[in-house]
Amino acid sequence: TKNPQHGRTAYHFQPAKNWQNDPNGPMYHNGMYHLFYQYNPHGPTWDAGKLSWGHSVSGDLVNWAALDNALDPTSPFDANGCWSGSATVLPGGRPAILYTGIDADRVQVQNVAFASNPSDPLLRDWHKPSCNPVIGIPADVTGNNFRDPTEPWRGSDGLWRVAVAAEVEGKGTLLVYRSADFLRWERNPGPPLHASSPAVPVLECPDLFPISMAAAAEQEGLDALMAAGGSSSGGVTHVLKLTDFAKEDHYMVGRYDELAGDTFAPAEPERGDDPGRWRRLDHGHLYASKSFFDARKKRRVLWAWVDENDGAAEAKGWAGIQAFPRAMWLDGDGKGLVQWPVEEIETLRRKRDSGFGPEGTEVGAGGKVEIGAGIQSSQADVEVVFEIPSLEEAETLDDLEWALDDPQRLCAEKGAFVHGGVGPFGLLVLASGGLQEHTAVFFRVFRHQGKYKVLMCTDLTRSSTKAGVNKPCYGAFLDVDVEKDRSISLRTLIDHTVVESFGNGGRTCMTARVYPEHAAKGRSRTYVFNHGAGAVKVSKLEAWELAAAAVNGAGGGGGSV
Ligand code: DQQ
Repeated sequence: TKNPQHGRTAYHFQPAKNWQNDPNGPMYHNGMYHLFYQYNPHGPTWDAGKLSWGHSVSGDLVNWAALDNALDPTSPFDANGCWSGSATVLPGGRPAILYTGIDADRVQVQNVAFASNPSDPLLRDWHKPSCNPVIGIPADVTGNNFRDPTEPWRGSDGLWRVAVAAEVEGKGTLLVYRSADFLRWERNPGPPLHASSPAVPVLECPDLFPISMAAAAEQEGLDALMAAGGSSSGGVTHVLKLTDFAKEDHYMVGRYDELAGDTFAPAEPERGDDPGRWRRLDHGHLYASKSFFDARKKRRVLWAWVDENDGAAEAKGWAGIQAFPRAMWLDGDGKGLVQWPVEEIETLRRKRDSGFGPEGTEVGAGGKVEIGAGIQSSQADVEVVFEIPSLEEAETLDDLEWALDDPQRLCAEKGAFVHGGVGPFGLLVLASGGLQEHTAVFFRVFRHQGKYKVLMCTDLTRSSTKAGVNKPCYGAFLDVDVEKDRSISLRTLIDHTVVESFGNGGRTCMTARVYPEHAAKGRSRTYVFNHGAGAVKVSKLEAWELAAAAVNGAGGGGGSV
């Protein structure tokens, strides 16, 4: 029997039922946040030919009301699916969508749709003009891979630009098109915005956006339109985010140059043109992200699809959530992005329980302390800072050279219960009383050629006793000078089947889906643990129970707040 409640989340975005994947066309317009998303209204699995654009609105990015689908596959130019794309507001205030249609011959083309009534605060109705498709598939595009238009931006010449992912000669390429009227688009005859090595035939859901270089302090975002005149200059640089086919999201900071023919020069050319070697947006399970400029709070906000890992869509009648929206800004090094849950999450905070005194607590070697015993910890926001009194005992990586390129395997080999020198220490979340089930989010400090390297892991191997669940280990090295700082911060959002972690102030993110079985029968627990040889001090700890948000009229996870 179907159990639509099973595994549902309490404050992550999901439709009331059925399948969802990529976030599409997020925007803030007339006081309202809009999120569109890839949606199969007919069932809980991805069905290429049936995808619509689901549509929800929110006043605060936390509580959402579901509206009718914005786009359904009803026209010759999208009869086999309305795939991903972007939204923008045209001068004069008319919102427009550019999206990929799978046409009646199953060819990928780009279409436009306009809000029928721009003064409707909910933008309920969308009109597809009959001149669609506005961009047909070019002759040199192979593999029928031509999709996912970025949010359009306007150059100093007044022309609109959009980048579309295309397979050209077997290479994942971004083609730029220009238009004066948003209806007739012409391909830039010059070199593409990006061409990957042939290893990546198609790059999905590209995202190109300006970002303030002063933002490290101010955390301020920039509108694509504000970059009119376009190019990186002064205090503005750009970020190009690419989704490598069926794998993960990567990004590179760089110089976008309109006057040099719409080109992008990476800030870290040494990483090469294969985005698989660029910086990773999230080291866990997250895909097809898309950001937008939130004019209300002057920040850039990231949405991203987080797929299921339990192969149980049919039984549940639904699949797919969105990561909690994240504010995103440039790190002080000018190369990395910092991501942090939008502050509105705090409106859900109900009860706080740290269990620790104000001066913090020492967790000795082999120690394990329960935290948040007084809150419902399957729906929580936990922030913790670990202080490391001594690095003396750090294990060496010198004989494990492979590990530098494979932090994920290092996490798998040196799990939360493999005792170490400095660490592993961290959190056990969604844990059953006897720890038969738990998800471990933890750190381990290594010494490598006289320097220190900090590993962050999310280990799912014991997250669920259920059969058929994919339970990997995620891992990454933090960009931190632990010798100087002597402390490591972690924030983890827990939401029934989600463990979304922000290490080192949001510089390293790791999202996981887990399916604990104990939660249906009893309480989930959270522990701070330390399986290192020396003590660590927990100098800050906040564990907040979060209320269920109103999400698309569906009952929140467990619904038991
Ligand atoms: N999902 C969409 C495509 C996109 C892919 C189809 C990425 O437009 O390339 O549902 O997940």
